[in-house]
Amino acid sequence: MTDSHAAERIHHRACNLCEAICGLEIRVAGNEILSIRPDDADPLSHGHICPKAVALKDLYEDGDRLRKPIRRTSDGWVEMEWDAAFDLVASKLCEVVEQHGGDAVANYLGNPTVHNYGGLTHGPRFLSTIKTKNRFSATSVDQLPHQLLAYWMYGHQLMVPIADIDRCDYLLVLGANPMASNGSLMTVPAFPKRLKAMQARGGKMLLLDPRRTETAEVADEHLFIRPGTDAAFLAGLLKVVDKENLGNPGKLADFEDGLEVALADIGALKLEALAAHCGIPVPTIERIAREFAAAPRAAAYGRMGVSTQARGTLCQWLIQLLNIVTGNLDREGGAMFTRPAVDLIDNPTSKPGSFGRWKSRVRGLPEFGGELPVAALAEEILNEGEGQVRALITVAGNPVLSTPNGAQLDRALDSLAFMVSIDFYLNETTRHADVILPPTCALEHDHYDLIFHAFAVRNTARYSEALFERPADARHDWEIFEALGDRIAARLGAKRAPHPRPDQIIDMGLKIGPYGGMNKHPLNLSLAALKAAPHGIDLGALEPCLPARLQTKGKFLLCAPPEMIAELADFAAHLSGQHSEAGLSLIGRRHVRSNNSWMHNSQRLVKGPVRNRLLMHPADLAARGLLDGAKVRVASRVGAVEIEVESSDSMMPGVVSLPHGWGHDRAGTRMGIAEAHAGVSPNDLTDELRLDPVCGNAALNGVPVTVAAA
Ligand SMILES: Nc1nc2c(c(=O)[nH]1)N[C@H]1C(S)=C(S)[C@@H](COP(=O)(O)OP(=O)(O)OC[C@H]3O[C@@H](n4cnc5c(=O)[nH]c(N)nc54)[C@H](O)[C@@H]3O)O[C@H]1N2
Ligand SMILES: Nc1nc2c(c(=O)[nH]1)N[C@H]1C(S)=C(S)[C@@H](COP(=O)(O)OP(=O)(O)OC[C@H]3O[C@@H](n4cnc5c(=O)[nH]c(N)nc54)[C@H](O)[C@@H]3O)O[C@H]1N2
Ligand code: SF4
Ligand SMILES: [Mo]
Repeated sequence: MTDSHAAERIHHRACNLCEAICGLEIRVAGNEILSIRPDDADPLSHGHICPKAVALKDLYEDGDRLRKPIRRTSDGWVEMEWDAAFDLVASKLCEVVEQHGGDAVANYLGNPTVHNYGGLTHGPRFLSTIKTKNRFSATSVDQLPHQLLAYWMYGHQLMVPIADIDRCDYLLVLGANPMASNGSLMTVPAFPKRLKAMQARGGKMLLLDPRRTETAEVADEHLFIRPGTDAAFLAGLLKVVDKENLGNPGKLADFEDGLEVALADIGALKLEALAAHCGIPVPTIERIAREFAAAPRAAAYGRMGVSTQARGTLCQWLIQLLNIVTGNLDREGGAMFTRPAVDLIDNPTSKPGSFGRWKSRVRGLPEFGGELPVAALAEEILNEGEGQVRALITVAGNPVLSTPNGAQLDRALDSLAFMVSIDFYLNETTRHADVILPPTCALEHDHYDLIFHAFAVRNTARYSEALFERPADARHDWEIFEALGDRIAARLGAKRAPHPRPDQIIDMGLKIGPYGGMNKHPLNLSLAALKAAPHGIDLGALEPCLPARLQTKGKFLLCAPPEMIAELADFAAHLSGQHSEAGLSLIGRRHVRSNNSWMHNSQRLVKGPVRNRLLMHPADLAARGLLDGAKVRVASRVGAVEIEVESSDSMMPGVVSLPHGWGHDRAGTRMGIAEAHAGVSPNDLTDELRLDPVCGNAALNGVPVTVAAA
C-alpha cells in the first residue's frame, strides 16, 4: 500500500434500499468500491443481503445520476449553481402562494423519504413553510390502512404490530411476498433463514395469494384466493373462532373495548356466503381457523395484496381482530409491538395521527395524517376553481409510474405553472419539473433508520457513517430542505427557529429514548455509543407492552372503530359468489432484483430474462387463442398497454400479473439503461377511481382488465 489515497478500508453500514435494513461490509480504496458483502456481525440481518445491495455501487457511480441542479430552458436542461437554484425555486413557489394561496402548491413525498433520515427530520419542516391541504405521498398507494387502524385501535399511527417470526408457531400470511420483497411492515432480513428455523421448530406458514409466488414455494401450505376477496376469508375465520368458542384474548380482555360488538356483526354473516365469495371451501376455512386458534403462538400478517385492494382497510382490521381474539396480540411469538431506540411514539414530538380533518377539493377524499390520497392529485391539478393545484414539489417520488392512472397524472403535470423535483434522476416524473435539485446518494451521507427499526422483528439499533465525504458541490436532502425553507419563510414572513442537524436530532432521540441515559437505562445509548458499535447493537427480542404502551384514551384497545363497523355492513351488503367469468383481474408483482421504479438503471440488476411480462394461466391463454410469448393488449377502464404474455400455471386462473415501476420509454428522461429495458407501467391500467372506500387508499390489485392479441 503506497498511495495513501488508494489505501484499502472497510466500511460498515446498513443498506437503505428496502425495509430489511441489512448490514453491509463495503471494501473501498479511495473512491473506488471494491466489494459489497454482508456484515455477518449485524445483530438483525446476521449476514443476509440480496442482489440489490451491490447496486449501491452502481447508483454511486451512475453517470446518469444528476449531481448539480438543472433548469429547463427552451434549449433543454441547463446546469445551475445551488444558490441560484434555491433562489429561483423559492421565488417561483412564493409567487404561486401569493397569487393563489398555499393550497395551490401541492407536494408529493415518495418512498425513499422514509429510507433517508434527513428526509424525515427536515422534510416536514420544509414543507410546512407553505400551508397547503394538498399534501400527498406514497402512503396512499401502500400502507395507509395499517397506519389508520393503528391510530384508531392502538392510538398511534406507528403502533403497527409486527409478526414475531422468531418465536412463532403458526404464521398466516395474506398478500405478501417476502422472498422477493424481503419483508414489509415487518423488517425481517434473512426471512428464508428465519422461516426455516420456524419450520424446524415445528412451526407452519400458510400463504394466501392469487399467484404461487417465491414465498408460496417455501410455505407449508399455499391457497389461491381471488383478488380482493380476502375479507370474506378473514371474516370466515373469525366467525368460526367465535362460533366454536376457540377464542381466548387472555390479558387483552381486561382492556379491550368493542370486541364483542365486532364479533357479533361478523357472526351474522353466513359462512357459506363468505366461502363462495372468496372461493375457499367452508371446511378449509374451518380447518385453518382451528389450526390458528390451537397454535400456542400464532400471528396473522397481510401486506400489499391485502393493503392495496378495494377492501384493504377491512382486511387489515380483520387481521387485527384475529390476532386479538386468539390472544396473540402482544404475546411472544404473536403480533407484537417494537421498542426502538429512537422512539417516535413515546416522544415529545410524537404525531399520533389524524383522520378526516379536511377533504380533497374535487372528490372529497379524506385527509389522514395531514395528507390526502394521491389518487386525487391529477384531478386537483386538472379541475379549475379556487384551490386548484398550480405548482408541485416532488421529493424522492415517481408518481407517474407509481400511482393509479399514472398516464393521466403524466398529462396533468404538463399543465402546472411550476414544478420542482428533489431527486437525482431525470425520470418519468421529474422530466416535467422546471428545476431538479439532486441530493447526495446513499453512500455520501450518514444514516440512522428511524422508521424500519420501529417495524423490525427484533429491537436493534445501528448508525451508518457516510462512506464518502459529500463533494463540496453537492447537497444532502436535508440541506436542500433547509435552504429552500429559509428562503420561503423569509419571503412569506413565516417564523423559523433554528433546527439541529439530523445526527444531532438522532443523538437527542437516543438519549431520551428507552435505552438512553435520560431514562437511566444501563446501555446509556447515544450517537457516540452507536458510532462505537459500527455493526449495530442488539436490544433484544420484542417484549409485551400492553396496555401501558397504548396511546388511546384510557389505554383501551379499541376493537370496533365505527368506520369499520360501517364498512363491514357495506361489505356484507355486497357479498356475493358471483364473479364475472369473462373478465380478468390484474394484480402486481415484485422481483428481488428490482426496487419500485428507480433501480432499473443498474445493468447488473436488469440483465437476464425480461421481467416486465404479463403472467397468465395457460387456460386463460387458450380461451383467447393466445400463444406463450405473444404480444398482447391489456386494457382497463383507464387505458391500455401492449406487452409480452408469459404462460404460467403459477397464476390462479382468471388472474394476470404485471410488475410496477416499469414504463421507461417516455421521451425526455435520462436513464439510459432503464430506457433500454423500458417495459410498461401497470399504473397505466390501474384506476384512480378504484379506491378503498374507508380511506382512499389505491386499489392497485384486483383491477378488471381484458387481454387480447395485440
Ligand atoms: N425486490 C423488491 N423489494 C421490495 C420492493 C420492490 O419493489 N422490490 N418494494 C418495497 C416496498 S415499497 C414495499 S411496500 C414492499 C411490499 O412487500 P410485499 O407486500 O411483500 O410485496 P408484493 O410483492 O407486493 O406482495 C404482494 C403479494 O400480494 C399478492 N396479491 C395481489 N392481490 C392480492 C389479493 O387480492 N389477495 C391476496 N391475498 N394476495 C394478493 C401478489 O400476488 C403478491 O405476491 O416491498 C419492498 N421491497
Ligand atoms: N401497480 C402498483 N403500483 C405501485 C405498487 C404496486 O405494488 N403496484 N407499489 C406502491 C408502493 S408500495 C410504493 S412504496 C410506491 C413507490 O412509489 P414512489 O415513491 O412514487 O416511487 P419510487 O419508484 O420509489 O421512486 C423513488 C424516487 O426517489 C428517487 N430517490 C431515491 N433515493 C432518493 C433520496 O435519497 N433522495 C431523494 N430526494 N430522491 C431519491 C429516485 O430517483 C426516484 O425518482 O409505488 C406504489 N405503486
Ligand atoms: S434485502 Fe433490502 S436492505 Fe437487504 S440488501 Fe437487499 S435491498 Fe438492501
Ligand atoms: Mo411501498
